[in-house]
Amino acid sequence: MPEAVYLSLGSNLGDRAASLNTAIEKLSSLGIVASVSDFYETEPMEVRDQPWFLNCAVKLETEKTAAEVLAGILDIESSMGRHRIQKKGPRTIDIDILLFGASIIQTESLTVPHPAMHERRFVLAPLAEIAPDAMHPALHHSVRDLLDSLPAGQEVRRIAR
Ligand code: PH2
Ligand code: MG
Ligand code: MG
Repeated sequence: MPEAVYLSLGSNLGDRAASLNTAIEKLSSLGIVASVSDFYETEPMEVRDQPWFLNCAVKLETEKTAAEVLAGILDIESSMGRHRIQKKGPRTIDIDILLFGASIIQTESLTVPHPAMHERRFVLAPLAEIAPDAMHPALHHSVRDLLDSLPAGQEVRRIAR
């Protein structure tokens, strides 16, 4: 049985929309890209002094393991010229695993659900568009409820894709 895997994509360097589109195309090497949210122009969080991001959420249906999906994502990021210079700093493309079915995964290289997903409007707003009823397997709240519980702030602007 394929797993439903939800990913967050972000870019804040170069042609951001082209980078998201290229990454989405490349993700089909890892499974079926079953849904893609609109793109959102989002205020940078955590490291605030950097360009605004374009973010979106993707549903991938795959028979691969989480470790295989992670390895595939890292390959896609490198193939698109991602250089890890500053943690949480500017990047051409970032692809994060948010949810991997109902799995809770804690290894050296991977934590799923993504440890910050429930605090980030730039993650939850696009995700709620394609998976409002998906459950966070540790917090036991739906994506819609997590989004509704966020404090105000963190500006996100939905734009057409
Ligand atoms: N990614 C980060 C840190 N801050 N802010 C926005 N708006 N979008 C991101 O994708 C993002 C961020 C670390 O991965
Ligand atoms: Mg990230
Ligand atoms: Mg990342």
